[in-house]
Amino acid sequence: MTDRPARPHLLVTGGAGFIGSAFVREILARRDGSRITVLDKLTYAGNEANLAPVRADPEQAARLTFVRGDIADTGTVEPLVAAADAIVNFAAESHVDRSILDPEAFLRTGVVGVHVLLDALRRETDRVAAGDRAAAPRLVQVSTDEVYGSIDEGRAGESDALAPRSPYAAAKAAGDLLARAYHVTYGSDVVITRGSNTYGPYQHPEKLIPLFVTNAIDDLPLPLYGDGLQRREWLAVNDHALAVEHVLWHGAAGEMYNIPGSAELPNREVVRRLLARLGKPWSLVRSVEDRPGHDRRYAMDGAKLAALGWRPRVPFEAGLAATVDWFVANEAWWRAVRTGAWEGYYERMYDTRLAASREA
Ligand code: NAD
Ligand code: TDX
Repeated sequence: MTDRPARPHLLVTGGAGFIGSAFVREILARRDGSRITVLDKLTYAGNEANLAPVRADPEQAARLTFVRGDIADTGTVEPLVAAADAIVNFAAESHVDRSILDPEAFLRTGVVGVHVLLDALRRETDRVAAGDRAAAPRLVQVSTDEVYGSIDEGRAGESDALAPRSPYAAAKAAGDLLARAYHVTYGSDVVITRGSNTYGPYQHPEKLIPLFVTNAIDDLPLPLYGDGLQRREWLAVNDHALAVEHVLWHGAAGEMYNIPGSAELPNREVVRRLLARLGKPWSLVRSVEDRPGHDRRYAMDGAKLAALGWRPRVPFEAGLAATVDWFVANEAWWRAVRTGAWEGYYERMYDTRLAASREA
């Protein structure tokens, strides 16, 4: 637990991305006086349009400050951490396929960036010891189920060994280990969340659900990796954001909390359901060459977070329907994202695969 100031000032890194922006929109829409500073590098995945609902509302906009910058840049990070009551780190390179094509940015943000944030936090802890500040801020490190590796049977618990299998997952695991080490060594107030596969509005179309929904709207082929029987647990983005906030105020320092999804499904079933919602045929689906080292299944035990009083609110059926409908209603948002550098990425990822694809 950490004391929640009446009107907290949060530093949200990666707040222009998919989950970070949902967190920002959710908190500011409550109009409880909370203030948020977003620090975001605006990589290809960061998008200020994700914060448009906040900007369109003068009362909310007045409580948001946006800083474009890198969490690996000490000069940018230190004053922002010094001014915050708490920090929530969503910033990361987040796409497994891109980490296979080009891992370096994953390490820079996931390892060096997390280290810079933790060092700034350590300075604030030292200031408290020196009597320069009343309470040190807490940092929530937002992590992922992928750090446990592929789980053939059962469910991963927070004390299980880490066994990441992609450069993305390895960088995230390194961030978790650093955060934990700063807590043990310097007494920094750090908590870690490990969320499962998240879906919802404003998700970048490189990920399974938005890629397949937007391709299907345009009657383009849907590239299903391998046999499509890989299993994921699906978590609605607002549930993920609220779970992170719950851990921020109620979690115990130095602890890790799994955030499982509300449904475990094979990819084929997710695709069948999204096509049904769109009224599009299965014949769009093509079986393509698999992702190298593709994790077969993720599954986590959520008892520790449930004991802290958190429950997911959105059943997958309702969440998926709302997400599909959002993409149908917000073509301008995703068509703008699927331009420019997107085209080169798509070609590199899918052209050869689709040319050799089979019926799924
Ligand atoms: P995203 O790719 O949509 O957003 C990441 C954001 O971080 C972007 O706005 C990007 O511009 C910013 N960013 C990247 N590098 C940065 C840097 N060096 N400095 C500052 N900003 C930087 O990702 P997401 O899906 O919203 O994921 C957010 C976090 O949640 C990540 O840490 C990810 O590992 C974790 N996570 C995601 C999922 C999921 O299914 N999407 C599941 C579990 C955990
Ligand atoms: O074109 C595709 N075809 C396909 O079959 C894509 C993009 C994905 N897939 C499969 C791979 C996975 O089994 O769909 C599943 C989901 O893939 P992604 O959306 O890329 O997510 P995943 O690799 O499972 O990782 C996600 O969940 C954990 C997020 O991207 C991570 O940021 C998070 O940590």
